Amino acid sequence: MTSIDAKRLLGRIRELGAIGRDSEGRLVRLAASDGDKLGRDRFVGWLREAGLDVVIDRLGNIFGIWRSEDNAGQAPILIGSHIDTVIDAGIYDGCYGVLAGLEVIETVQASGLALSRPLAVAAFTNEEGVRYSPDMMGSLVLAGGLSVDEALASLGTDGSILGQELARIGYAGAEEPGFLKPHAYLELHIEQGPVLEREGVPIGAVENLQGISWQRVTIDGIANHAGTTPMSMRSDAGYAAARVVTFLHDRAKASNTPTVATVGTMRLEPNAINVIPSRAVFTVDLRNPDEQHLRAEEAALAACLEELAEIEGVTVSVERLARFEPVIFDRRIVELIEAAAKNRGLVSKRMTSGAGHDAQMMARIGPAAMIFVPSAGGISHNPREHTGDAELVAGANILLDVATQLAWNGL
Ligand code: HGY
Ligand code: MN
Ligand code: MN
Repeated sequence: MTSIDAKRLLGRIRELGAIGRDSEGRLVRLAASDGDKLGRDRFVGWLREAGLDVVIDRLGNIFGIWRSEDNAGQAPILIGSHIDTVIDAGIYDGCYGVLAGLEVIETVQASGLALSRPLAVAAFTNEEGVRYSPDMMGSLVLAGGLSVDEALASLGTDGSILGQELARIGYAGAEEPGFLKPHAYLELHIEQGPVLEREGVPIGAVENLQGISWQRVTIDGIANHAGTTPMSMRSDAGYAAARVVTFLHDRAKASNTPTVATVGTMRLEPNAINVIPSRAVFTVDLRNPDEQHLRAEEAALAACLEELAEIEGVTVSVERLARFEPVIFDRRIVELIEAAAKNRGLVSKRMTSGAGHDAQMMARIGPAAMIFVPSAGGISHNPREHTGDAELVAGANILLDVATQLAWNGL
């Protein structure tokens, strides 16, 4: 049974993980930033060293394609994920899946296996959505969920424009997103949650992915003197924002559905110790595997904001940043993942993805599914993110087995 080159894969994960560190040593490769460029350049270097056909599309999605003479006309099996990161990220989120995809191709190349379909690996632009919304942007455009021009015109949290930044870092490609239509899509990713580790299961066969709702809320009150203004006469935007944070957290905790709610960013104006905040701008991340329940959470937030406006004498405006319905992955591929795990003597477990992934976009245009490996302590989006070497290698071998199966027999 062929297996991947563990040393090569683990070495590349660590090498890429050292690229894009800021002055405090934090891993920060936000989409289309200088750090992202450095990571992209290293990845493209590896693709070229592997002799792959490297294609960059207009949104900066990077593809490495391996065709042989007799399979060149067939739709490829595409393995993808992302190499952009959040702020102060771990080294595995996204990068593991992209580098494992390259590892699978190089392993098949070296084995001399003749496949009836090409293999391709992709690193999608702006999966994280930290600098430009929405997240999973590169794969969303490829899946036809957002126009290229709209995406390129995205305004970043730092006032930059995505298209200009991609051109600046040399990744504004020529190909139209969607130039490559995969026969099937696979994504290997760390779970970023506690389930696999807690249950001692090495492989997750991901059968669905929860719905995601991102909104930016602006609450406008009245700046006033912190010392002279009686409490009954305040329109305190900061207090109103804090009420929303508490409302969302308490409601999600008390919910009998697996709702999760996060206020991850907040800005107060004028942000002075002795001025009652005139404005609060914050983001809300709501998720639930069931579309109706997710809508109910959004409605509850809207009602909370309306009531607050009334009681606190503030005005509220809401901007939608991202909205993705829950996704069901392809059962046949999920079964291939389970069979591959069994074949290697590994236990697997069907599960839901709590995080968003490019696979949820790729599932719009063809059969797609994901493989998870455990996250130590369930921690992710944190430099303490960790997965053991043996678990990383096991996941990559399952990816190898499923990708070659699909490339041989198709679906
Ligand atoms: O937000 C997410 O779930 C993903 O990390 N972009
Ligand atoms: Mn990810
Ligand atoms: Mn992430």
